Amino acid sequence: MDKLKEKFAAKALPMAGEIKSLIKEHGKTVLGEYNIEQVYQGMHGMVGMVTETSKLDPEEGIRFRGYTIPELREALPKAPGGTEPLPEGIFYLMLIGELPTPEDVADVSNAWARRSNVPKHVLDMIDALPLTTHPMTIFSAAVLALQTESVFANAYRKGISKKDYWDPMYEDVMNLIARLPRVAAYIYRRLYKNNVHIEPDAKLDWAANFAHMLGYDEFEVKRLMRLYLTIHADHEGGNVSAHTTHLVGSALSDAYLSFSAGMNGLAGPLHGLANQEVVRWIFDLKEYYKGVTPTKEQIEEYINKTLAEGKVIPGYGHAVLRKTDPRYTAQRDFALKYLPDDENFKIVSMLYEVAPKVLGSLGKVKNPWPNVDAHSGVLLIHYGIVEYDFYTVLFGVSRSLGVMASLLWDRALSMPLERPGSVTTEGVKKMISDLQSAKA
Ligand code: CMX
Repeated sequence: MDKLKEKFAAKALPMAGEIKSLIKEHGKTVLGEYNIEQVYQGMHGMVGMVTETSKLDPEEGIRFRGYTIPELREALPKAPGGTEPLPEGIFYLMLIGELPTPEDVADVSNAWARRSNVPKHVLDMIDALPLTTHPMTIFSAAVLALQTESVFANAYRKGISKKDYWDPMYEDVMNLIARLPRVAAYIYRRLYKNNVHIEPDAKLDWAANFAHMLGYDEFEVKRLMRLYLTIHADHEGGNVSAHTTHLVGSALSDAYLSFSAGMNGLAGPLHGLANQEVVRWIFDLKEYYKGVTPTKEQIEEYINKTLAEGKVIPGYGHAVLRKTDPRYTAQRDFALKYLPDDENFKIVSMLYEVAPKVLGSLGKVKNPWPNVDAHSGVLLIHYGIVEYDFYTVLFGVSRSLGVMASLLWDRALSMPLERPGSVTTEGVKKMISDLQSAKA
């Protein structure tokens, strides 16, 4: 058995009992109130689920098990000679709730290398799709094709006690995460590199091996990939990809079915696809000004043009955050250190000076500050990964760490089928008039 599996069982299983008692003793304690606006407008701010892996504060940003991104860039183990955390470490932290040692991280790395084989039928399925298919569609379909390998689905079919669900789920979660870099790299090489594929190198860590299979063996790309895959991993439970994975998993759908569903949500332009849209927007901006680096005034003019066309400025705004996203700041730090003179980085920096002012002046945008997606693309372009339609797949590979850790916790804590209630507008109107009559 993996050491990680033993540690997880020791942590999570006693907590299931604690939660049962907590619900028994305090189940009727009121946590909050909600209003009609929230019911109609995306349930923003309504607390409706438990997520152990991370917590998002509107002002401060994300904390993974209590640690901020700057703290984790210091504290998580790194590759020999590396400066950025290994994503294996953030997965360990989210799953176990404690900072890992370098040995813990090496164990996770080795477990993923051992579990990373992708069956041929999945690669054949990828090959069967038209080259014009969006990479996120191929990615989600490939994850579904991997479902043939689900240990949980197989155990459930044979008959398994509820109390043991977490065990095959652990196997699925680890196998799925282990396989994703190979699946994603296969999609990339097929679409953009003449279908010439690169075999994995089991000696490399998860992120470095991913960069290697994509075709980028430079240490700079491996360094960026480790940061990228760490900071995109989780953003508490209510974002579309995490919530969808959790919701689908609540029907006891296995890890593959749940993750594929989550990825379909990540593929939306208001969520993960925004990283692709940001780069498209910047390229359109440059083309509009005839390929010359635009000035701040021109950027402002182009923002106003985008808004006048009834479109959003991609990479800006957030449903929860009310300040600059610390994931943006981490990438800005990286750029200032390693690519300060990059032309696209300069545009992103000018946009940071101009866009919040313009969006703020509209009076309706609750958060005029940049989110994670405003920055990620220009870093990738700098190192030659220019195929921006692929960027959301990179986000998805990283997001697997958070949503899969959460799904495993869901099974260990026996989280039930999720089934919120709904109202009709007729019902809402009746409630309002009943309240008004009661007051009169
Ligand atoms: N550009 C233009 N208008 C924006 C805007 C932006 N970047 N962000 C918000 N607004 C508008 C909304 O469209 C809405 O307009 P209407 O009232 O006319 O419908 C109004 O401001 C209020 O919206 P909000 O409450 O501030 O924002 P929401 O919580 O509804 O939406 C988000 C959040 C992210 C969808 C929105 O800010 C947006 O569309 N941003 C651009 C897309 C983006 O970057 N998405 C990635 C988010 C991070 C991620 O999940 O990866």
